[in-house]
Amino acid sequence: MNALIPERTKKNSLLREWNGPLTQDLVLNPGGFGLGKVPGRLQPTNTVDSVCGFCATGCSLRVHLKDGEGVNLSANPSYPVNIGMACPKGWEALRVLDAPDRATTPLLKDASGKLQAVSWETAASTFAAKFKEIQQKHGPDSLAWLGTGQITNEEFAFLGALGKFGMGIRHGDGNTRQCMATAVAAYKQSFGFDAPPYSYQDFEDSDVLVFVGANPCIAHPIMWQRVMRNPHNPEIIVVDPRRTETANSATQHYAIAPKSDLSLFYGIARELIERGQVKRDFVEQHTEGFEEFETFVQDYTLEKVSEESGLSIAEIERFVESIAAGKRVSIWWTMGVNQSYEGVRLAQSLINICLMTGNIGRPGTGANSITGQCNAMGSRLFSNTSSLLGGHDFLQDEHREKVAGILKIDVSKIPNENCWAYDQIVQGVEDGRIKGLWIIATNSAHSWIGQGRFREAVEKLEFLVVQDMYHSTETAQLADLVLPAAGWGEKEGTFINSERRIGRTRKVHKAPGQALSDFNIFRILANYWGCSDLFKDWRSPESVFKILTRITEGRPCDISGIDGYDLLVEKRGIQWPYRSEKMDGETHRSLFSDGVFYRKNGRAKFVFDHPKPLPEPVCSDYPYVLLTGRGTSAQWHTQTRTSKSDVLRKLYPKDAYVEVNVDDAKALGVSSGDCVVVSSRRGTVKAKAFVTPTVQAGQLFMSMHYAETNYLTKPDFDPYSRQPSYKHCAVRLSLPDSAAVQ
Ligand SMILES: Nc1nc2c(c(=O)[nH]1)N[C@H]1C(S)=C(S)[C@@H](COP(=O)(O)OP(=O)(O)OC[C@H]3O[C@@H](n4cnc5c(=O)[nH]c(N)nc54)[C@H](O)[C@@H]3O)O[C@H]1N2
Ligand SMILES: Nc1nc2c(c(=O)[nH]1)N[C@H]1C(S)=C(S)[C@@H](COP(=O)(O)OP(=O)(O)OC[C@H]3O[C@@H](n4cnc5c(=O)[nH]c(N)nc54)[C@H](O)[C@@H]3O)O[C@H]1N2
Ligand code: SF4
Ligand SMILES: [Mo]
Repeated sequence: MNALIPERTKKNSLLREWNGPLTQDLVLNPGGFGLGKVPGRLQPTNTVDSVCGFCATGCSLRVHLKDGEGVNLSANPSYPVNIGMACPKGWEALRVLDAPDRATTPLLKDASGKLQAVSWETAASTFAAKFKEIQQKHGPDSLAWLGTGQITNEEFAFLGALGKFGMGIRHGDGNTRQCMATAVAAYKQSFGFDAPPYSYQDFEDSDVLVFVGANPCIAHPIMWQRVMRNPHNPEIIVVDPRRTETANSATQHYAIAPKSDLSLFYGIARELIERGQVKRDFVEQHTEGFEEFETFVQDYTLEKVSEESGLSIAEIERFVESIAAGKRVSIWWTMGVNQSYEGVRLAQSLINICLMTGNIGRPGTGANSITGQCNAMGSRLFSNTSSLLGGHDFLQDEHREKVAGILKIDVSKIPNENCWAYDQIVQGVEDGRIKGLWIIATNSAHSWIGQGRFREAVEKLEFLVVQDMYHSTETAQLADLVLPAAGWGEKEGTFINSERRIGRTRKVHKAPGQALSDFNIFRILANYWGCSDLFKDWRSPESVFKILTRITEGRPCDISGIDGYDLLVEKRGIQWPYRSEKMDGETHRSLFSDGVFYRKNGRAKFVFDHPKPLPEPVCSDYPYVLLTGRGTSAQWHTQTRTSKSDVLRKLYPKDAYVEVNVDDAKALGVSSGDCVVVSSRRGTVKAKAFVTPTVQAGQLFMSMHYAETNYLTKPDFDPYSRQPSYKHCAVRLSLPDSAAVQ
């Protein structure tokens, strides 16, 4: 045991660093001027530019400092992403840091089951002792971690390398499985690499924009502002069962039957073929599998598709005509596509339409998956979970050897197999195979699908570690050990936004009490585990960033041309790939302008399959379809952060609510504000009714920001991406204390 405890001097120097003042380079910050860096001289300044830590838009916020502490902020006018705009969450980003429920010391469960404050020394040595004991007793499958899309690239890499190479934890995944896994799998199969091809300039260059299962007015408000700047009087088409804020602002809205999209887009492909809209040259030179696809879609006649989607033939024809008339058509999708039991094929049905009509690789075009969290893209490239660090493959010897060489570690430390996905990890916990679980920057006991089952499973764990900013989260409350983490604004590092732009996020606030950045938590755990030798060169976030840029060399996400953080500031963020100065002068870059994709033969592939039956169709007992998603632009996920701002709290409903169609409400005798009961086969919850024409009859909508919602959802998964199908299950609606069902 003693061998695990680092020498006193080493530890003391680490502690000094953790608890030390804000870094000097923050106060004397060349980046604070955004554009105006004077080479070779540090300029005193009282502002610093930092990429926002909520959504994947990646707005730059200009933080105003007093005595080195951020006291206020404004939206950066000179950043090519947000051009002086920010949404309520961004404006309030500093406010949520000072909250009474911030975790300020490590907490360890005592014999009576109560969490008690302990020192970092006790916390880290307990972590190492418990996890090692479990590993020795139950073997390599008995430990796992669940990470996030909200820590920095440098932290992702540290967690992934520490977990897999240092601690020998076989299974690690993240909340990005709930979010982006479908897009990743779809792009990999179709393009040969997980490569969202667009830049935000495409929002302004398109003449037809199609949004499928996406509500950017609420979820990506500043991207929506970019759409509003489009000077081409574009056709804006929204495909969503609900008449969302985005649908209301669109020129066409198709209120499709939930989960009928796949059939619709095959039908649209068929019609485009019928109307001679295929760009044969592009298809022949740059794609593979079109002939089979052409034959395949013949079944999807207008009549069939109309019946399945609930849209009239005239509506579908108008949709097709709009795509056919567009010169620069872009298709954008988010969770209404990804979070489905057949999300990968659906995403590919959108990719197929762009490929066959040549709407890719030109300004204003593209099959474009919008990312969710501030660094979901970073997790895709650097978390070392479903792919090996830096866009590599665990299954390829040469990839493992390359990464081992750069990290100066023995290649045998790098697994040669893929690990379990989130749902398989939860299943492992349920089966008793996984005994120790480490949850970092995600609130699984609220956000994971099918909460009843999840919570029962977690009870079986021998040791649960939760690393979070707040001790009050649903998940932290279940923990045996809580590690207090610094949050956005309290640490240095980089994020990658939705258009592949790497930007810098800055320390502008001192973390409370003994809370440490995740980066430093990983360092201390490496020390106590006894594997800090592997991380000798991982001294600071920037030193790790430089290692990561070298690892990406030669991959599609190659950023080996970025020599450090200064360049990111100077160029106002850099989109991957970035290999050489030849790209200088550009602020926006989309992919595939040469028509060359990342598959071995350089061609994109048409991938398709017939739609599958609904996992849980409505029936007389459960007659409503439950849709779930984002509620307001002022709420973030499980609300651990956004509920801490007085301003934001005024902008959203306090209690869980369920949106009910006007006719259904009338039939049930329910008015807005009434308490109602929503039940599925998995759980029963109470919510306030909100009667609205924006949901269709027979459908209900609940927002994910309230813990109630996931007691109802049903754990179904896409077979290729293993992403949960959050947006469909059968429920019933009743009045409280009424035995009668609807
Ligand atoms: N304010 C705010 N912004 C956020 C977040 C937040 O929590 N709050 N979270 C961020 C994250 S991580 C993500 S992933 C994104 C999510 O961003 P979005 O995906 O845009 O948001 P959602 O509301 O989850 O889902 C979008 C829409 O899918 C629709 N939908 C449901 N089922 C179907 C279907 O079968 N077909 C079609 N076509 N549509 C369907 C829903 O009605 C919903 O309007 O937002 C990001 N931005
Ligand atoms: N029904 C339903 N459920 C859904 C969805 C849906 O549409 N419908 N959407 C899914 C999607 S797309 C997503 S992305 C997930 C999101 O689900 P979660 O990831 O569970 O949501 P968050 O509230 O963002 O949780 C992040 C946690 O990390 C903590 N945290 C924040 N910053 C840091 C940091 O820097 N370090 C550390 N250590 N902790 C930090 C926060 O306090 C919070 O507890 O929810 C999914 N769940
Ligand atoms: S749109 Fe997203 S990145 Fe921009 S300020 Fe709002 S939450 Fe932050
Ligand atoms: Mo997400």
